[in-house]
Amino acid sequence: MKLIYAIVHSDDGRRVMDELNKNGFSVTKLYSTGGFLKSGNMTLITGVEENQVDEVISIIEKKSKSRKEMMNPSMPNNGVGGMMLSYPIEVTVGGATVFVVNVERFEKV
Ligand code: 2BA
Repeated sequence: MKLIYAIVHSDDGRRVMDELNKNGFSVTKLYSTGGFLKSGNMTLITGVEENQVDEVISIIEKKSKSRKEMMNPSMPNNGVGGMMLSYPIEVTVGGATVFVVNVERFEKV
């Protein structure tokens, strides 16, 4: 058995989850935060048999869009001490970041 973690954009999370459910896969949704953008995303967890992994990833891929987002990192100003300047930068986020890990044991008790 495998556990698939898919980190998706918050706007895509619902659609990905619905499509997985429609195709018979159980999903758990966690609200998560990206360390770089510090904005909310969603982590979907699905436990499946090894031969179902590719199907799940292709559903995630189909329902997740890649986007460009702007962020404003604060940069130290070399001129006046202690002042910070902001330079907005564009970052491409997603579609989805997917991890597949082995499950040692699975029980429903
Ligand atoms: P964030 O950490 O908020 O990253 C958002 C996007 O910012 C990333 O998109 C990437 O394009 C860019 N980025 C991240 N760290 C960067 C850095 N140190 N320098 C420059 N640009 C950087 P994605 O790669 O599509 O990642 C989307 C979200 O997936 C991430 O949100 C994070 O929550 C998660 N993620 C991605 N790779 C991961 C990994 N190796 N381990 C754990 N979580 C990961």
